Amino acid sequence: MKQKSKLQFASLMVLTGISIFFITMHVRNEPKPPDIVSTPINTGLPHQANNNLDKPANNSDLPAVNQSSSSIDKNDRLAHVAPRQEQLSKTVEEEIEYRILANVNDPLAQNQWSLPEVNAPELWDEIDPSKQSVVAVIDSGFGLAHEDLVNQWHRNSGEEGMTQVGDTCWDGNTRNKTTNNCDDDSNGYVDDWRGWDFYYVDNIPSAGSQNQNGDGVSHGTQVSGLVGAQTNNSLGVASIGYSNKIMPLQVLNDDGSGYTSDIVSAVYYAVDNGADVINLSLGTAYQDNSLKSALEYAFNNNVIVIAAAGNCGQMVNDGICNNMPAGAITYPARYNTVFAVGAINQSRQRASFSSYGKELDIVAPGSGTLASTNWISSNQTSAYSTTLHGTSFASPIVASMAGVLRAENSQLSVDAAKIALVANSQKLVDMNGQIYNEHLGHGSLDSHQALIVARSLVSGSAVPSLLMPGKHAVSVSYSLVLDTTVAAGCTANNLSWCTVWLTNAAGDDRYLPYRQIQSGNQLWSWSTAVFGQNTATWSARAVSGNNQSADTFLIHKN
Ligand SMILES: [Ca+2]
Ligand SMILES: [Ca+2]
Ligand SMILES: [Ca+2]
Ligand SMILES: [Ca+2]
Repeated sequence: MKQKSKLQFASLMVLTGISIFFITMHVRNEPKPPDIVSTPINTGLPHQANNNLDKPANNSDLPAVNQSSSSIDKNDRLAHVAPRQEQLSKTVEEEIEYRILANVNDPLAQNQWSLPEVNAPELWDEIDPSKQSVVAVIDSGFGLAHEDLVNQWHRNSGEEGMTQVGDTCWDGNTRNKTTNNCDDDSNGYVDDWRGWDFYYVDNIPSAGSQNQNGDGVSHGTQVSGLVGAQTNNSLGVASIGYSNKIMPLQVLNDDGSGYTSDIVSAVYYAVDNGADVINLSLGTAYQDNSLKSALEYAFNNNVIVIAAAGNCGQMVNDGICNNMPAGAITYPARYNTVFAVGAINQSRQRASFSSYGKELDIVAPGSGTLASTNWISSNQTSAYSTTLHGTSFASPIVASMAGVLRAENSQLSVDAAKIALVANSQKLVDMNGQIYNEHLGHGSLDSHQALIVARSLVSGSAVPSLLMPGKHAVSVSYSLVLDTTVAAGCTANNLSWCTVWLTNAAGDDRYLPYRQIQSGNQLWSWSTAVFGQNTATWSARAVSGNNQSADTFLIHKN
């Protein structure tokens, strides 16, 4: 058997013109843990859960759900209008501060370029606008009345319409469920007919309720416009996934900061109330077990989570980057249940501020003349931003496409959806012919290709076989001194789509581009440079949609 494996391997080498590894049965050292800061926190963070949160008690926005709320503190309101949020908050071990990932330090004036960059026009030619999905935007407050967003908010049907006999909240009178101060759908939130404000604990997740000039006051509105601004309406801007419904979940204050318990509660809310995708354009330097668990809950419930990779590409003393290794990807993007999205500029290079590292999955436009909906105190319904800088704005572009993909094919697992979204990205010049690069991930989002791949995987993709020598039983070892070109292949039905997924014990993922099978199989060759410079064992498997090969093949980089 072993002899045969060697022969197969040799013939694969010849086919693809490739070099030098050994066949070995030896299992190498476990990969090193990522080189991250996970220490406790200075400068007063984290705050203790359920103590006096650093949030103002006064809020003009509150009376819709609680007429007397202006003088009571957050914990009282939690119990009264958001028992589910209160329950979740109590499970949080420590409060870590999160901040928006906008970047205002890299101003470039360029033409609007994000839509053609991701091939949105080609996508729009093919999508069916009647297919919709729900993208939860977990962010600062929103311009709820903005002309290009007002029709795009997801509404909770369980809190709309009039009460009638037999309803949970029937009190003998017909009442409007949006304002009856009662939790009509028994989801633990009172009158949450259009998202929720976890920061101030009310049902109006609106921008500007506390500080109309705060640093984060426009952020949620800008992100939302990229996720799903109304398109073809003769107003404002267009968005990639214009059929997406946006679930507005406020967790950051107008100054752009917020805490673990609110973000965790918002993630559970999104998963339990119908979101297909979650966008997190926020980050911190610190590992956060409560949020990590919430994101695993999302993953296990088939919700795609997209996050900004962080703005630490250049060292900035912002309380985030200076508490991490140079360039590091921030949390939550750093968790392996989450897609980490970096930013490119109009020159199709990594934006100087964009974080990089082995957790990076994909890049999208995030710097320059990016038009989106905006909120300013003097114009809350028809303002537009012209220039945006930050991975905060790259993430929602990918989240928007994830919404389209889910609308097209709700059956794909999160892993399968990720591969369809990421694997066929446009390979950029700075990637030097590689399929992956720690500064640019798998390349720049190609929304049209992602759609084609996802569609092809809709119905009953066949289980593919991995075309590697020895498959499960045999592994390959090589030195990291010299990167090596590797061959891999996939055997499946003709015209089905297949790729190879490479993953290591740390949860890092690399994907070869999806290709259509011709003549029974498909072969790729790629360089082990994509594995970076860390010692690790990577396993390869063939993938077609939700189906994976029974065979895996181990590659040890020493
Ligand atoms: Ca409710
Ligand atoms: Ca109600
Ligand atoms: Ca509010
Ligand atoms: Ca528009």
